[in-house]
Amino acid sequence: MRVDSRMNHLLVLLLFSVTCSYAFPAATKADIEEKNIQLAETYLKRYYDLETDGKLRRTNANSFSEKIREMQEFFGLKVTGKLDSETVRVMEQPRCGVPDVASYSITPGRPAWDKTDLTYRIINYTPDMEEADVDRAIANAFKVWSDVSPLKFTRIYDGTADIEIAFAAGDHSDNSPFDGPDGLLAHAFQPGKGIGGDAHFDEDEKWTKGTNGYNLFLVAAHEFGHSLGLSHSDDPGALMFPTYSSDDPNTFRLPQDDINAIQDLYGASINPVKPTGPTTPTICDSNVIFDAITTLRGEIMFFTDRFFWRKHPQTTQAELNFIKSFWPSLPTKIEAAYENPETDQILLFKGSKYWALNGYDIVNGYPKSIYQLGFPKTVKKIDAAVYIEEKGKTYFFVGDKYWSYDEERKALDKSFPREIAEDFPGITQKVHAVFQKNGFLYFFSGRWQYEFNIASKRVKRVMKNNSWLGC
Ligand SMILES: [Ca+2]
Ligand SMILES: [Ca+2]
Ligand SMILES: [Ca+2]
Ligand SMILES: [Zn+2]
Ligand SMILES: [Zn+2]
Repeated sequence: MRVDSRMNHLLVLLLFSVTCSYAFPAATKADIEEKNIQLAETYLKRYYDLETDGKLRRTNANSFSEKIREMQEFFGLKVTGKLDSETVRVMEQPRCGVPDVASYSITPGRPAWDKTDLTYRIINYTPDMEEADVDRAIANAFKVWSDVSPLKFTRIYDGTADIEIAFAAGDHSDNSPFDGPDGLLAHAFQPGKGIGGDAHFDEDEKWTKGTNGYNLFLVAAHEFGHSLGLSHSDDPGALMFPTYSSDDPNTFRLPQDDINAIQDLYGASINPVKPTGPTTPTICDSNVIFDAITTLRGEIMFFTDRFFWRKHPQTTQAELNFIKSFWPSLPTKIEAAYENPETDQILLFKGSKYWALNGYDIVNGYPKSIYQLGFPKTVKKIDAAVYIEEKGKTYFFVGDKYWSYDEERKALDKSFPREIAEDFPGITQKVHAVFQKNGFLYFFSGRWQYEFNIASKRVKRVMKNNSWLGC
């Protein structure tokens, strides 16, 4: 009997360790939780002014959870005060070392230079890049700000400059040590004498002029915002948002939020043409047009330009996210999207390319070409896509026609394309986006959406396109 129970115990243990190692290859659940709490503690101390005595979780659980709420609010996450997976995901993102003090972009006390002609000096170089490329990245990063304000930047080669630029690793004697690869990328000091205005870049990062590593131009442009007196913005589209996003450095335009902030401090540009930049959509703005919409494990994702809204069925508020901060290698302006619940993937289309996503990962081997799906070369892009679970088919909408793709056979069905208006009576406008929910297809066209009953093949009602976002 004793032996039996020990055997049972052993068996249970074995089973447990099998399930465990399946779910968490390298660590147990408790290890991961502990790791996350430590990550959060470091993060909140560094960026949210959390005070600890080393025993914080036992003695001061309230202020810990209060700081988590503050951070969740800043990032537009669901405010739970708990260390949920979304919060951990954001905390793991590479970012700037300057704290997130307030939800507006001017540093409290409005520190600013009392002159518009500023000097900068590059104190040392990173071995990661050619010196000429560092020079160019830095000059272009200053140009981002001088283009939209009365500020002028002149490079000097010796003596003391207002803004001194240096690469350093680990502790570099300014009381704000760097942390090795990733995590904290750089920091800069607000305007002032001495170290004021200076910008430091973590030499433990791989700096690049392209996208393989951290782009020096993008990080420098952000840091110089601090050098000029800006703090972090909670606008996920702003340059002054705290996390790194791998925007295309060649097509970068300073967002309007940052233009407003720098002009608030230094006044408008003397350029007769008023500079403007991309704006971040606000919820319920009737001018927002959705590029693509898909369900995802019960949520709905609405793509527009560089962003997507994410609507959980249980919450009334939708969450705005920057596409690049979830999937850095995805393009913006997605054209079509659908969820395949059988494979638990979402598929995103742009031009002749498409990507498969599994949660936060882009599936290996993507992007692929839509011609591999069987489309003729006359199809240049997909306008909208939706998976019809009952049929195991995906419909692709292109112009005034649609195609049916058999997910099991992995081929387009014969006798397609067909006219949209013929098979979906009432859908006569161009389809910008479509998704399925509870037996209805929701066709989006410009500012409107058409609720189409699949069984009765009828448009039941026409609604404003943003009704799902609580508008
Ligand atoms: Ca300085
Ligand atoms: Ca680092
Ligand atoms: Ca579309
Ligand atoms: Zn910053
Ligand atoms: Zn430093």
